[in-house]
Amino acid sequence: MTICFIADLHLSADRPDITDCFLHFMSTEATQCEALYVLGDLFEMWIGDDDDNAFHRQIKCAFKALTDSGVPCFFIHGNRDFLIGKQFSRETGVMLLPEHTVIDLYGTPTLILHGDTLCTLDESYQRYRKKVHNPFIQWLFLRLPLAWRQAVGRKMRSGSSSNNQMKSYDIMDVTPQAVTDLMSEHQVTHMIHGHTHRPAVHDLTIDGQQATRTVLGDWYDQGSVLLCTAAGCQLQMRSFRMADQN
Ligand code: OKV
Ligand code: MN
Repeated sequence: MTICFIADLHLSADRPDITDCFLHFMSTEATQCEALYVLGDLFEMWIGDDDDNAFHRQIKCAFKALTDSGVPCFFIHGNRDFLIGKQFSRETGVMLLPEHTVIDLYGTPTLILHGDTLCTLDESYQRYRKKVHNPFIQWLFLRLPLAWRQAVGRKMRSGSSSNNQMKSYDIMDVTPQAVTDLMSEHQVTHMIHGHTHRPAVHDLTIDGQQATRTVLGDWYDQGSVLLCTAAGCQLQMRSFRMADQN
């Protein structure tokens, strides 16, 4: 049996190619998995579970079908969909996990996370993150009418895309020290995350022990999945064209 990890799909109604590939994945190989872990940024944006539309219903239905079929699904918030909440969880059967979670991956304690908390050199992002993760600020935001939240979201996204072009490539990656500190704190020799869109398997040393950091890829030009069995983990790509064949 296989445990599957995905992240950074950035699903939106504007990218039917990504959506088709994801829905194809959910109705085929995901049904064969022992569990599915989504490590954040499933959606390009999320302004509240009450933002119900045909696009969101389509994605929620795919999770409901998978969890109903007996495949446990877990979700960790990304920096874009951190407002996914209990209503989404109830509607889909997807279980929400804390931002840093240790799982037993076939005998290896493994820390799973989105990865944005590792980008500690991006101080302006970390300041912004602290604000929008504040429960009181979230409570206030979620009380705004949906149309206002949509307008705020649009404004913030257009501001952020101009801001990010000014940041260097390096501060957008994880800080090596943040990785080793977090792995040491949680006493793990394996970490799996996304967010940086730099799929790779990194070898490192944690407290004198050989360790691994697996980085999931994004779903911008193709799908990216991490398949783990008792024999080990494999990063794989999924062509967007495959989903067309149905
Ligand atoms: C998601 C990002 C927009 C990055 C706003 C409180 C506040 C939540 C929110 C609004 C925006 C998510 C929820 C979106 C991610 C952006 C721009 C940059 C770097 C508040 C709580 F502040 F208004 F009170 N938001 N949306 N960004 O459009 O999905 O990750 S979003
Ligand atoms: Mn991200």
